[in-house]
Amino acid sequence: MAFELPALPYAKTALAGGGMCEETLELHHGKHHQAYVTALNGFVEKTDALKGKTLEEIVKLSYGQADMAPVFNNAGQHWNHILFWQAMSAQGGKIPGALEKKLTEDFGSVQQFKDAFKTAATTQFGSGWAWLVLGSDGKLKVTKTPNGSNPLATGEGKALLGCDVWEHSYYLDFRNRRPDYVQNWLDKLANYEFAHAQMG
Ligand code: MN3
Repeated sequence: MAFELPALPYAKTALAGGGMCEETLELHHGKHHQAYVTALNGFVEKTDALKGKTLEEIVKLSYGQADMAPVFNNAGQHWNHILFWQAMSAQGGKIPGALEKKLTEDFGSVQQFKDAFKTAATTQFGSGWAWLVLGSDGKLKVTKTPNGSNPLATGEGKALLGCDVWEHSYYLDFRNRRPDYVQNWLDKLANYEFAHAQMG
């Protein structure tokens, strides 16, 4: 069973009011994400060790293996983008009370959480991701990963939110201004309801 591009959980025009235009979603979902899925399926087809494995299994088994780097990059990016689409909403930016309480406990304040996330996102040199994760110690933390890597591979915790900081994610809407994209993402696009629901 080949991997498939999941449909967006909203219309391509849905996030325009929040600062992510239809063309960005058209290209990012329809071209970039699709390309990762197509490449991953190509590797699975010609690699016995990958056949029948779940996406999560492929991400974990290819992580840190030099000869599997292209497999990891594409599997990781497929996993990351599935989360990314869910991590945004047309009603984004609203933080449920229970999550606000937990963010305040673990970061000091919502503002300090956002500052930490923004720092992670803007100091990731080149392409990569910033994450809000729930660590195995039960604490929320912010991490960043390069390229297609993610907290599932590194074992840093359960990813609750992931923000793509590769230029294709923001260049049409924010040009070269990654800090503005990230601030806007946290304030207007991030789906904190989804993040909280994943905490279980
Ligand atoms: Mn991307």
